[in-house]
Amino acid sequence: MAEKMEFFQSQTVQDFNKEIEKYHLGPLWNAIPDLMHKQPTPQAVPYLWKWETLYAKLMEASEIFTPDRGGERRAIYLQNPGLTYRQPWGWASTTHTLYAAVQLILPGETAPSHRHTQSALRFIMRGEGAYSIVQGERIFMEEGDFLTTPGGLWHGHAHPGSQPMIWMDCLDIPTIYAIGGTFSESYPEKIEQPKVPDNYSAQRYEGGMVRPIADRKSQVAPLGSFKWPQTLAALEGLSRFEPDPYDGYAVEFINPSNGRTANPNIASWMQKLPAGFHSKAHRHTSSTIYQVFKGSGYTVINGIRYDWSQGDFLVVPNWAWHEHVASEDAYLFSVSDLPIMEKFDLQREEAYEENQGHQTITDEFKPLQP
Ligand code: 1HN
Repeated sequence: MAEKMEFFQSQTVQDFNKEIEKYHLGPLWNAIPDLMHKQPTPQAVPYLWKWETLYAKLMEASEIFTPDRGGERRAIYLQNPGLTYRQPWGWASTTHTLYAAVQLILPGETAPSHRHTQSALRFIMRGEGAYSIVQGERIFMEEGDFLTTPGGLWHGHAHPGSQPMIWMDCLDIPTIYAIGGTFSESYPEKIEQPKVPDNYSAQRYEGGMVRPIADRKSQVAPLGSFKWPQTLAALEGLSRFEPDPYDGYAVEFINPSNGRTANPNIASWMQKLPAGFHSKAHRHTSSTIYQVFKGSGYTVINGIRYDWSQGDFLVVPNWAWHEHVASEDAYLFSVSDLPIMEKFDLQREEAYEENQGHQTITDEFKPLQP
C-alpha cells in the first residue's frame, strides 16, 4: 500500500499527469477513486424550506414581478445548497435530478402557453379558481389536486377566480439538461384557447378505476388532474389496514391507460401518516421532495431531525437514511425520480437494521426564517 502511494506521488508520475493535461488527456489512475464509489455519494444535501419563508418571498415577488411585465411565471425554485457548484445547469436543482418550485398566480393574471421536453407536474397548495390549459383542456384547480403535464404538451395558466393561488411545480429539468434533451418553444398566442370541454379528462374518468375503452391504447396523459376528494378516499380505504412500515398509507398517481406513473419521469405520491406513526428507517437510490400538505411531525435524515408543518418542503437526497414521525395526522405529497432510476435499472433499497430500525438523533436542523 505504502509502496503504491509512493509510486503515485513520485515525480515521474506527477510530471506525466501534468504533461498530458495540455493535450486534454487525463490519467485514470488519479481519477478512479472519484469515479468509482462503493455506493452513491450524494452532492445534494437534506434541506427544509419553511412555508413562512416561501409565502413571504412569493408575496414580495408579486410586488416587483408580474407575468404581464416579465412574460413568465412567478415561480421561485428550491435550490439545494449542495448543488450550487454545478453551474450553469446545477442551478434550479432541488435534487440532482429534479427541480421544484412554488408558483403564485393572482386573479386576472396569465402565465403564457409554451411547451418543452421537460416533464412537469403541479400540486395545489392554496386557493382555487385558476386553470391550467393543457393541450386545449382547461383544468380548473383546487387545493390538494395533482396535475400532470408530461413533456411535449402545450400548457399555460390563467386565473379568472378571485383569490391568490399557490401551487408546487416539479420538473425533471436537471435530468433533461444532463442528457442533452432540452427543447422548448412558446405558443404562437399568449394563451391557448379551449379545444375540448373544461375538465374533459377528469370527466372522462369520473368513475375512478375504470378507463374509457378508447384508452386501452396507451395515451400520454389520459387523465390530466387527480382531484383531492378521490385521493383522500383512496387513503381512507387504505388506512383501515396495516401501514407500510416506511411510508404509512401511501398511494401513487398513475396513468390509467397503462398503469405506469402519471408523469413518465417523476413518481408522485400522496401519503397519510396517522398521528403517532413512527416509520422504520431505510434508504434508496431514488431521491424525494416532500410537500407537507397538512399536519406536522418530523423526519430524521442521516441522524438529523427536520421538524415540519403545513406548507413546508423537505428534500431527502438519494441514499440518505430517513424515517418519518407524525405528531398529528399528516398528509405528505411527494415527488421522486424513481421512474428515472427504474429506467436505468438502478432502483435499490436498504433497510436500517440497527436499533429496531431507528436512527439515533444527533442534531436538529434550524430552518432559516424570513
Ligand atoms: C414551467 O413551464 C412552469 O408551466 C413552471 O408553470 C416552472 C420551470 C422551468 C421551466 C418551465 C409552468 C418551470 C417551467
